[in-house]
Amino acid sequence: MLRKILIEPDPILRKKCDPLENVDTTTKKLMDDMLETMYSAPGIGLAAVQIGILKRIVVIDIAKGEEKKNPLFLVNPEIMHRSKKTSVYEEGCLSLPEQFAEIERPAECTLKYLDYNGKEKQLKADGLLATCIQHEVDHLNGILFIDYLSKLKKDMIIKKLVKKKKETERVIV
Ligand code: GNR
Ligand code: NI
Repeated sequence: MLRKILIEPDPILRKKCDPLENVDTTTKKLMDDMLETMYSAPGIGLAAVQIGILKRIVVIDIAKGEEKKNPLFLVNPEIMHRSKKTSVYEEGCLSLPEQFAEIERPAECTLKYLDYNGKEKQLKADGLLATCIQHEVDHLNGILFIDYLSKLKKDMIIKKLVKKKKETERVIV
């Protein structure tokens, strides 16, 4: 089932998400919906809070168009280590449609999480995957990539999004 993605500014996107005790069938169904919603957007990652669910759940797939799908399900992801070396990527966010900015983050990170079957796993990531993981874990703590920009740039993006929201309201009414 496709879910609706929340757009900034929305107070829900600023809430801290709760860990899960285990991965049950309801969680699996939710992860299936998140993956479907992410592919359809399209995006390379989605946190549960982006569809209004305040749980520490993330789905990621950084495979490009032609490549075979390679979904990653992360429950209670915890970043154990961040490299000193950083890298810069142009980031986008499904909750900040059509807004992009270069963000500097640790180039590598090591992650602990529960997989789709509730099994404990570890992962060492670099490149786009490391950036995406950090972007998603930020969502679970109520952080968006615009929080790393100057107040001027951040306010400009929020202003644009408020304007777009008002325009869609007008279309619906
Ligand atoms: O689709 C997405 N692309 C992206 C590009 C660079 C860094 C992070 C991302 S994640 C984003 C989808 C999203 O909003 N995930 O929360
Ligand atoms: Ni995002």
